[in-house]
Amino acid sequence: MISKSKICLILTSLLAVLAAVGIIYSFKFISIGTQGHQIDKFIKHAGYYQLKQIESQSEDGSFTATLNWVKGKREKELRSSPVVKDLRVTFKVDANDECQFKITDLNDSRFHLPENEPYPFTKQRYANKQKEFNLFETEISQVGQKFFFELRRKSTQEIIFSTKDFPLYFTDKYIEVTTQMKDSMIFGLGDRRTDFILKSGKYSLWTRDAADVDNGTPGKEIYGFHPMYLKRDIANNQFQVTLFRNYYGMQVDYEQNSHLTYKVIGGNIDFKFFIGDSNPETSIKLYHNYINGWILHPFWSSGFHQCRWGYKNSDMLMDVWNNYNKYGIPFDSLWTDIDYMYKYQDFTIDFERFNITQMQQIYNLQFCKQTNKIIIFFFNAFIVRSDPKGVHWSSIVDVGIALDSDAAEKGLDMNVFIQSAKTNQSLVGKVWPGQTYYPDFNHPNSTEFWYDGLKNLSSYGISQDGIWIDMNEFSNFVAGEIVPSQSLIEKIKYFLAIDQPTLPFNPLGLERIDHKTLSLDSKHYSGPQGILFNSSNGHVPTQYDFHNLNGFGEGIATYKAAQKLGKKLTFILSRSTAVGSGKYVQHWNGDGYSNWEYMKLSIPSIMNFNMYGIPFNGDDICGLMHDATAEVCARWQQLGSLYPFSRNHNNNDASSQEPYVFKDHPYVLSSTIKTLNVRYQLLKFYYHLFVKGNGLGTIFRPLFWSYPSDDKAYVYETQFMIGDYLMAAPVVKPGNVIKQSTNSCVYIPKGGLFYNFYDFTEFKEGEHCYEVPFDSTLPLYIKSGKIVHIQDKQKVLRSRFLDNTFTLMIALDENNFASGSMLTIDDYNSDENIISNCVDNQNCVVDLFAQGKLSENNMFQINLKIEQETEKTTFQTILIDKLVVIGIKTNDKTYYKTIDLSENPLIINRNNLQFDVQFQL
Ligand code: MIG
Repeated sequence: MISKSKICLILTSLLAVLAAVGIIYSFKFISIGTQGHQIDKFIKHAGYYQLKQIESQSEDGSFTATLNWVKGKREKELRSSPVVKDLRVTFKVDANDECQFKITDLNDSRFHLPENEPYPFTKQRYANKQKEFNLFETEISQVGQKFFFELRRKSTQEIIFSTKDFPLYFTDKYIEVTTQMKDSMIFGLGDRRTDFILKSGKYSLWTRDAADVDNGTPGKEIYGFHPMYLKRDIANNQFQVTLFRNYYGMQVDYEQNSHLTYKVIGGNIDFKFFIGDSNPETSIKLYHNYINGWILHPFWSSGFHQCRWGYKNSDMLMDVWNNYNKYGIPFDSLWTDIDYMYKYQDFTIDFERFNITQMQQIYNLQFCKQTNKIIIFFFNAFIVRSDPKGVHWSSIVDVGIALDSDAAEKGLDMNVFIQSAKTNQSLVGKVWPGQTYYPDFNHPNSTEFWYDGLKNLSSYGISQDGIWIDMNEFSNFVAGEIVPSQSLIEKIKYFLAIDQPTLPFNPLGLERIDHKTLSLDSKHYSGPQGILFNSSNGHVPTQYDFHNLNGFGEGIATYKAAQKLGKKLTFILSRSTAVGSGKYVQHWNGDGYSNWEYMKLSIPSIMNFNMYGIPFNGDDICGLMHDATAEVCARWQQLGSLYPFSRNHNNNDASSQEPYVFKDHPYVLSSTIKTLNVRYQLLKFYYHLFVKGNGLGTIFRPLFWSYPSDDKAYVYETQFMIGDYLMAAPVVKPGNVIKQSTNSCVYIPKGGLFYNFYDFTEFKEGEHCYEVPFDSTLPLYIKSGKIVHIQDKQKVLRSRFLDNTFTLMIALDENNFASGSMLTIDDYNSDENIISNCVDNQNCVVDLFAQGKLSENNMFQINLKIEQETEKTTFQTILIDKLVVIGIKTNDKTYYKTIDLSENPLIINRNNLQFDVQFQL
């Protein structure tokens, strides 16, 4: 029995603890509040910059000038962040459609990243720049007056950027700059789950491990760092891209049709502008060129993938694989999450759970006897492509290195970990394996260290075909770091955030900035061999400087390692990315919930990453967290069947969601198979768009991309285009369970004409609503005037069995004309073949033109012309054995016609570039 007095004691102590926690909490907010308050007070009384002197002006319109600070009447010194009193402005014309506007301290002595690889830099595009050909013009204030800068599009006089009438602050750790935003809409501004057209709000940019939806509340940004936006001037229907070339944490306050303010905690003011035209793709391509373009993924990775956190042993993997085979679901890759590792330690495998004997029986494989290394053959069985059912193995690597692991020992020897400023030893955080170190990807040894780890993994005989890099924001389960032998006082001090770096402004609002990440004062390598930054002037980069580059740096190291391991086209799936990551990695959208909202928001996220130059990306199909219902999962499979990267992935504690597990709802399985068959029919077409893009441009786009002048097209945010060819109108809302169907609509923009991809019925402009059964494929339409090549004659379960024969879907426009393009290589499975014929300066793309003509007696003739894109276009033979001609218009009727050419296929090669096909209507 517990006595009354004991209960009383317990209760009193409990109350005391609660009170203490309360006080601590309020302290915490006060302390953050005070910091912000200091800036607010400063701003209230602050002075302004005046234009002191124009230093130089050149013929192309470039100039430099100096500014000086005029102190405000009641302005007080900002102790934590002194005003930088003298500044230099540089405006540089880089091309007639590209320019840069910078404000630095006079000697440009503040830390910033260089303008060369791997960072964005200006490519030489025009040798002769003359002011009169510039698409833009600038205006600045008079000498002696309050400084402003304005950039306008010459042809329309619309304002691209203007600081006129807005304040400008440049202090040591707080910079604020505002531009006007009248009569416009913007897209982009970082990695966040939100609508595609950005609403007014306060948006943080800071890489975070979180699954939030962002409605414009600070601290809701997710994994990546992309401070760029695409802007549409509504009245003139002109598009333009602005990159804020600053890698520090920031908050962007956006007021629709009014202004946009950057509040940033370091660096310089550095804007790069890309002046496009009425086609959004124009400025996006310039942007991609500036950020060094994106890399091509291997063909197999465009197939379907099955993953989950919780494939705990080889039995489970085997089971999934068997089920996929049994039900005939097409897929190309099976994934393992952190489960496969020994104690969640990187570069290890838990041989006990991933048992081999059983695999042996199934495969009856020969064993090459290496000591203890027999598991090799289990995975090899999966990845042996001579087995027609074999798939690719992709698996996760986390960034944190477990303290008591072999890798840690090696890393300490090589001195590659981020250093704590508190202990002057490798910083210790905590992730899945327990306490961990974090590689400093600026350290010259880090490349070798990372390669070594990945090599170790492949020395077990396992070659990861896909490398999945997670937790790379960097994520940490404790805020900042674990300080060994922390005393209670230290812990409280820590909780009070006293040892946070002095932040005059917190871009995350109320959320602690080192929440779930490393201490910002922790140190990176400093010296001339830095990989991310070679510091010759003694600047020691800290997490404060590098936080948003963490995933970027790991991506580069992983890419280099993969290449060194012999991979040709690499597939590296990275959660955290920054400007320019697309040159090294691919991406998925990270964690979300298995519900309609997250399903819907996956679409703008994928569009964003197309803008950010990582077009091969996708969302977890059926959602990661919580249990997916049958209906959500079926609709998500349908939608996801046309994600660029298509993978079903699930959380460790959610119920299974492989397409075959919904036994009470067989439509999940049947619709998944149907819709994935469509993906595989289109696989080579989809892939060809990436090859043709050759590192530039978007693939998965909003509807308005093809119809930018139709204001209504902007409203339909869940309809998406694949290139300028196909348009999908996925069902992303619940339907009628009794009818097993959903009423759903598609909007066809003004001047648009589409044909249903499956039955070729015509869809004219306007909104069309119809029933979409749960058991169906993704509603899909082909744009009139386009040729899409598909492979609809054989069902394949693996991408590598797609052959070389194609059906041309020719959707004629009102002039009986259509165009498209395709690749002229016959082997997509060989990376070498693709690289040597298609990538960089090679070309393997031909353009297709079809002209139809109606002659007497209802005879119709298609003239098909093939044109090489360059003189040295590669030609391996490809075959066309079927035409589907859609939209044939005679006086009375619109026809479609299928022409089977299997007896006598069109053989396309260098000498065979024109064909006439006649048929009776
Ligand atoms: O703290 O590896 O986004 O896809 O399944 C969670 C386990 C760590 C987060 C990834 C998710 C993955 C999970 N990881």
